[in-house]
Amino acid sequence: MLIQSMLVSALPARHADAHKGTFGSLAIVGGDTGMVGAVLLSARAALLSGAGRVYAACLSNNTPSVDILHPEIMFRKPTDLTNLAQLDCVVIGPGLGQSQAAIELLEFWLSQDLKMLIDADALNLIAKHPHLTAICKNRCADTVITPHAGEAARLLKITTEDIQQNRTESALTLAHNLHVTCVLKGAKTLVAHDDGNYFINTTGNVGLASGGTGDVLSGIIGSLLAQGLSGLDAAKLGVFVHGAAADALVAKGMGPAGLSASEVAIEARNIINQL
Ligand code: NPW
Ligand code: AMP
Ligand code: MG
Repeated sequence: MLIQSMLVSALPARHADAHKGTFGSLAIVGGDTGMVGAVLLSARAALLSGAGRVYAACLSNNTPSVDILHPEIMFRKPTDLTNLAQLDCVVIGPGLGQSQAAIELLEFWLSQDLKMLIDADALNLIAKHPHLTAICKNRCADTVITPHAGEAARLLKITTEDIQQNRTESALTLAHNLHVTCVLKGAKTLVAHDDGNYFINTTGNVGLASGGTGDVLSGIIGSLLAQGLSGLDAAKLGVFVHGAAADALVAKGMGPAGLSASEVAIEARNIINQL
């Protein structure tokens, strides 16, 4: 199977003498007041998808210092994180909000020569602030964006209906304009590359239509980026794994009604280890 061979060849081998550094380090940046859960979901998904080290940085003043369910995740203040030389990837956006602090953090991370996944409010900020769009276009490191139709509409300054009626063209335009790999989410998620190629994902189901599943996807793709996959490979494999996890859960009777984002993150681990 194409996806399987891609995974085997692109992911780092789990040799007996490997150590956590072999499997990459990433940070998830977001989590303003009321949306800390978005960072937790993303960070947990990154961990369960095989990253060696996962950091979480939340903007909210009311942030836990540890995730009791996953104490493996290391919490940092967003401003302290900027000293971490060992990061392989940054995921920015889940629950980030639109504050001045969020703008400054996004500006900082966009300017680093580091793989990036840009989601949610970070995309809304790029849509609103032309100087952030310009920095994004000039990046050299692999960059993946993961808009849903509403976020894509804000980026292209058209309506959500326009996006849904022209999904392929919208995803390709975003990939080209921002010089990124664009994952246009929704039923039949599209992965568009800035070279004009695109792929349509075949996994996933309506059970994913609930809050937090996009945050989980950002953690899965970020984890694959940190483990060494290119933006395009991480995006293709990430959406496949995320959708396949939802399909496996529905097959077990755990959805579509009531399927939770947390369960998708846990099932993603099974999918990855079975591939
Ligand atoms: P409507 O009205 O529903 O039909 P927003 P968000 C549209 C964080 N979260 N197809 C939608 O349309 C996120 O990370 C935190 C078509 C509406 O107009 C973000 O930072 C959680 N339309 C922040 O919340 C869990 C679609 O887009 C608009 C569409 C806001 O993110 C939840 C809504 O989008 C959440 O992840 C589709 N497939 N999808 C937590 N636990 O902390 C969406 N739309 O305004 O960007 O709001 O996606 O909830
Ligand atoms: P977000 O809107 O950012 O929380 O992301 C939602 C996630 O669930 C994305 O990965 C979507 O592709 C997925 N999703 C939402 N609705 C559906 C659907 N009807 N069928 C398949 N996947 C969906
Ligand atoms: Mg989202």
